[in-house]
Amino acid sequence: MDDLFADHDASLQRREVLAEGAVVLRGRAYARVAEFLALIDAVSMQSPFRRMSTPGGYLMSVDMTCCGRLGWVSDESGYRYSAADPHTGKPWPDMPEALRDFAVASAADAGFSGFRPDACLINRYRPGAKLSLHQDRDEPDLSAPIVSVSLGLPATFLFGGLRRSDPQQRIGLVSGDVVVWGGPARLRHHAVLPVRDGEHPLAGRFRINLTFRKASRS
Ligand code: MD3
Ligand code: FE
Repeated sequence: MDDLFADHDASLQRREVLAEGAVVLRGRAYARVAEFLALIDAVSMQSPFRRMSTPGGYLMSVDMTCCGRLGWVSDESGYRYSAADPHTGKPWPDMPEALRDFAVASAADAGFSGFRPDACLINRYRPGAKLSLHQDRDEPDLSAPIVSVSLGLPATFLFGGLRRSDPQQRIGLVSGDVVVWGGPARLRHHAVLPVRDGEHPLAGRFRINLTFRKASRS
């Protein structure tokens, strides 16, 4: 018997509202994971994944690169967006149109029409890599949402509140899940728990997360 709508069918798309301004679009990228991973490979051949240091002097456990007109940079002197990749001294690779179009359509699905992302941060997690509790507040225009696309190994995401000490919801994110964060959710704290070891058929022993942002004022 065909079981087209079983909940184990990862290609099913469902919408989950986490809070005002925060929507999970389950499986929205599921059919495009291989395509997106290939585009990320091409980006990383121009601007390789690297571990950045925090202003506090720690080395982040996540490997990062970027594409788009602006990329996010962290070093001893702070966090900022930069048009040049400090590793290559050259502009960041262009944001592939297929990725940009997907992010714009996802934002529109979640109620944020007219999203114009100019930066895509690419976080690559090996087993054990994590992201500590933080806010994303380096973007000058907080009226624009952030679109996140999860690829490869699963992760547990913690979604907190406006204050660091606010209680957190745990959200499981798997390959192909898309989350749009905007409006009153835009400055909420969040974290990613250490990624568990595993093997993903398309991504191997990695989780990759894309975040599309508007990093300039205009
Ligand atoms: C909630 N990345 O790059 S994306 C980041 O999975 C980052 O790599 C995580 O947090 C990752 O800054 C999580 C989800 C996310 C992004 C932005 C948010 C959640 C957010 C902004 C406000 C609230
Ligand atoms: Fe973040």
